[in-house]
Amino acid sequence: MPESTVHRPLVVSAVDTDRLAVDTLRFLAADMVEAANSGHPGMPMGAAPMAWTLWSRHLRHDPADPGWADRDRFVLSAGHGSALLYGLLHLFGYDLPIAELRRFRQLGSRTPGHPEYGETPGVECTTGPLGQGLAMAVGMALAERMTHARYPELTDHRTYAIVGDGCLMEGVSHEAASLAGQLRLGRLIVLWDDNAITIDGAVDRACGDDQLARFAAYGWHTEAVPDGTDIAAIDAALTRAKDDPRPSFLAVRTVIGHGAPDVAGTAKAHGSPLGADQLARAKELAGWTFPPFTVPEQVAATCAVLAGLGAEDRADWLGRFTEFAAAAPRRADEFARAGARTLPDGLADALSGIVGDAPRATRQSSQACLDALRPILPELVGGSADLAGSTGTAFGPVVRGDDYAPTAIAFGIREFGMAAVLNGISLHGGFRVFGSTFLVFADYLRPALRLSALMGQPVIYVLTHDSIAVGEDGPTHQPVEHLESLRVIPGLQVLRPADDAETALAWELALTRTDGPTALILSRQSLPQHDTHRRAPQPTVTPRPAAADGPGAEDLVPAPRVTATGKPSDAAVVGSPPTADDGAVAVAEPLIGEEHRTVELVATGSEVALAAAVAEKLRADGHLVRVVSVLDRTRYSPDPSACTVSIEAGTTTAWAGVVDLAIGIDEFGHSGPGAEVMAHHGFTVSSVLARIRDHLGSAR
Ligand SMILES: Cc1ncc(C[n+]2csc(CCOP(=O)(O)OP(=O)(O)O)c2C)c(N)n1
Repeated sequence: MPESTVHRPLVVSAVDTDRLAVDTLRFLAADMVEAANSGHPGMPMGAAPMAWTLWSRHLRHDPADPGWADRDRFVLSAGHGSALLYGLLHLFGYDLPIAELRRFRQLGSRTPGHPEYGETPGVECTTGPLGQGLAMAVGMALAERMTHARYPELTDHRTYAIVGDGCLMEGVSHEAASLAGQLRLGRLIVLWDDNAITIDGAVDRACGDDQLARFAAYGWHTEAVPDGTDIAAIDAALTRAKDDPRPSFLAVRTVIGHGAPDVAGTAKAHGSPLGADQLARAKELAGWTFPPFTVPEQVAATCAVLAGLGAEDRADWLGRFTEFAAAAPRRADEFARAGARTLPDGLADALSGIVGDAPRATRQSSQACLDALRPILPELVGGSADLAGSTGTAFGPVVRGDDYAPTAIAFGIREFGMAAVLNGISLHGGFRVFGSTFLVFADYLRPALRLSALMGQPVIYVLTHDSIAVGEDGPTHQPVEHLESLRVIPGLQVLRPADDAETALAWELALTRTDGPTALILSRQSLPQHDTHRRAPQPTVTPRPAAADGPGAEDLVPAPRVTATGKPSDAAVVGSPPTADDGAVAVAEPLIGEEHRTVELVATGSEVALAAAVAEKLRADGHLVRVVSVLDRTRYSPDPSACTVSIEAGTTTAWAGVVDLAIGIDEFGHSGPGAEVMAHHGFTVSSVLARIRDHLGSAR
């Protein structure tokens, strides 16, 4: 295997080419911002030399195949400097023509304001929310080591990130960098654009951290490069970093807006166009005589040669992969299958095998799912923010700095860091990932969850202790608004199962989804198993002729949205097992032939049992009652002919717009035994019944 630390020789008269290439990057960025009349020229102008040094001499990538599994990863954590990244991608021959650079920040361009994963070839992750890029880079570096432990023949790459002062001030950088140090992620190299300036002014107005000491304390190799224009010094520091077994942090001293005579070194260079005059003077000072958006031929030729070296690297790797596949076809298939995010056969059966008779908390049902998945889904990795036992996410031994073979990761008490690292692992590819904490602490990880959704990454969030029924820990630990606040995140699949069968289905839905995240919302308290979710044969409802003034039998059998399978032939089957086709499952059917208006009780998770008990009472009152367990609310639409009532131990805001009567909790909970707290907030059969009777009475 070739040594990945290979030092790229520069092919064309190095010193001149370096200077020219750096100026090309600087002025491409400044031209982009100028053309858009919006953007951030300062960071690219200051950081161009370190970016060029890295890309020209160290980064191993093939622009012809941005998805090559063994490429080095590059993350621009200071995402506002996107113009720098677009310049690099253009120079090295990614599918990003100069016309796209001219359309910087325009609607529909491949050069959005901040780098967006999936929009631009070569962009490894979406950055802009400061600090998260660094944390995702940690995830990528961890994924590299974990892949290497499984496929040493196929994996030997590095992860590089450029971070700014803002990234380092953000809390998530502390969480992720600390974890990286502990896990000895030696293939992670971070360059800090140390320009001492942020948007509002000098960094030292708010932060005086000794960053080198900080990273050294995390167990990183650290080094300062006092002159960020000194390519030889940056190059040497990178070479030493690659040789060090620890993750590396290089503090590269730069000047924001380098070369812009009046604004360099000031916050004015951060986030506004330089203006025609300032840009013209900067170009004049640099001796840059080309028209806007010019790439000098010497630079283009050098980049083409460098890209060719990357193509050779990839060809080498493909050769090794072919040999590997011949020698170990089954492992090669496994590698390819995991990379493609396809699932092995037998997954649904393994999951449905966890369904039992005994009551248990859905967090325990979920643990049973994970236990069932572990032997058949080797690419599934994940862990918890120190709540593996409580959240039902124990997953075997944990990875350590000297052993990356395990499938479990101890993230420590770092929810945000966990979620961002999971994004990084998922983006790296080759793994399916999950992470867990209490639902109430989803707020701590929300910014990374939002990025999972924005980037379309199938990260599975296991969020337990899902209501005030948590009990004694009190309102600090009792989610109220959280479930609804997750449902409003575009692209996030939110599933709240009611029992074993629905939990198994929820895991299946989460895993079959490859283009977005899922939140599994699970109970702390024990829940009954609903008979109607059994796989055993169930009696069928015999259709009756429609009554003249009442609902016909066809109205009473579950509509596809509430049937188990969604298949017309099964529509009348009461109690078919739920399947991945349908997230909303009928758990109890209406009585037939009554003259009252149908009452549709819609509940999720732990409240399905409560709804079923309330339904019994309402039936005794003579009502037709249907109970619908809504695993995924997006799949529920109310029966327009029924009186619909939602029962969910959380905020009613959204339910109120969906159903006729929304029963929930719109205040903080209380400390006390769970059942008592639930009762205090009206979650008993009698309280719910009284509210529904009241509603039905006044609605008459
Ligand atoms: C989480 C988050 N908070 C705030 C911002 C807004 N913001 C963008 S850049 C920036 C200042 C960053 O300073 P620095 O990293 O030093 O970048 P430089 O000024 O060197 O370009 C801020 C506050 C953001 N993008 N993300």
